[in-house]
Amino acid sequence: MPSYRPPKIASSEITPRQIYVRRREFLGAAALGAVALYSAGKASAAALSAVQSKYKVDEKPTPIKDVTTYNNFYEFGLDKGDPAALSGDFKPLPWTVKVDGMVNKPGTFDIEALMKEFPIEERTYRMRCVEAWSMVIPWDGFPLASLLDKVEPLGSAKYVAFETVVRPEEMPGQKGFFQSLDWPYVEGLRLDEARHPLALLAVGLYGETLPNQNGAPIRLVVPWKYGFKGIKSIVKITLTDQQPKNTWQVTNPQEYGFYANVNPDVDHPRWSQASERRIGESGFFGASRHPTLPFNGYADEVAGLYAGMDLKANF
Ligand SMILES: Nc1nc2c(c(=O)[nH]1)N[C@H]1C(S)=C(S)[C@@H](COP(=O)(O)O)O[C@H]1N2
Ligand SMILES: [Mo]
Repeated sequence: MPSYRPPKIASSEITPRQIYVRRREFLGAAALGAVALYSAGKASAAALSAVQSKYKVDEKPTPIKDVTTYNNFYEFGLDKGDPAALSGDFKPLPWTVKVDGMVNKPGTFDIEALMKEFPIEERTYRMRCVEAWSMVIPWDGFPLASLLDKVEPLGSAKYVAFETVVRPEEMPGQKGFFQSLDWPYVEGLRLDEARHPLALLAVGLYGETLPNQNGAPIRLVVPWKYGFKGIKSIVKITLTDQQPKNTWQVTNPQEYGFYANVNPDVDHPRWSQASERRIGESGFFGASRHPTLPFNGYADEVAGLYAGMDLKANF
C-alpha cells in the first residue's frame, strides 16, 4: 500500500545495511523456489468456465503480467514484486471460509463446493489503489450477496467483517523481519454495500484460478472503493451490528477511513487523488495518467448508497 511502512522494529536494533543484506539473501533463495512452484501451480490450474457478465468496463485490460507481478499483499512482503516472488509456498487448497455472527445459518464452506454452487461470472472492473495507480482486471467470481443470502443475515446485522488467513510459515511477511502490520489483515463493509451486485468474491482472473499473489483462493473485489478494501485469502466473514475495523484505518486513522470510496475531490493527506497512473500503459513520460472518477466510475450504480452523507467527513 502506501509508501507508509509502520515501524515495528526499533531502528536502533537493526541497521539499514543488515536489513538490506538479509533481505537480499532471503529473496535470492526464496525466489528460485517460488518460480518453480508457481509455474507448477499454473500448469495444473483449471481454466474457469465463467459466463460473461454485464459488468464489463469498456477499457483495455491491464496485461496479465502486470496484474500478477505488481501487487500489494503485505503478508508476502512490502515491495510490489514480493507477492509474486515469495508466495510459492502458499497452499490455497483445500480451503474453507467460515461465515458466522448475526446470521440464521452460520457455516463453514468449502471453496471448491461454492465454485460449483454459484455460477462464475467474468467481470472486467476498473481498479484503483489508494496509492494513485490503477488497473483494469478481468475477474472471475460470484457476488458476495450469493454467499450472504445462503447464511441468512439477521435483521439486526448492519455490517460485514472479513479476515485474511494467518500462516507465518507460508507467508514470509507475517514473521520476523517482515512484520509490518497487525495480523490478521481485516476489512469491513456496511451490509448494504456488501449486498450490492458489484461486490464480488473473486476466485480467478483472466479465466484462470486466482494466483497466490492476487489473494488465492478467494478475495473480495469492491470496484468503487480503494484497492485496500479488496481483502485477500479470506478465511472468515462475520455479520455484526458494530462497524468493523480495517487494517489501514487501525494503522493510520488520519489517512484511512472506514468507507474508502474512490473520490477525486478528497486528497490523501500526503498526495492528490485527482488522477492515477494506469499500470501497463505507457505514455511519453512513463505510465499514462487518467483522471480519477467519483466512485471509480461506478457512481451511477453506487452513489445512492451514500445519499445524504458528507463524503469528505466519511472518507
Ligand atoms: N490480506 C491482504 N489483502 C490485501 C492487501 C494486503 O496487503 N493484504 N493489500 C490491498 C491493497 S492495498 C490492494 S491495492 C489490493 C491489490 O490487489 P491485487 O494485487 O490483486 O491488484 O489488495 C488489497 N488486499
Ligand atoms: Mo492499494
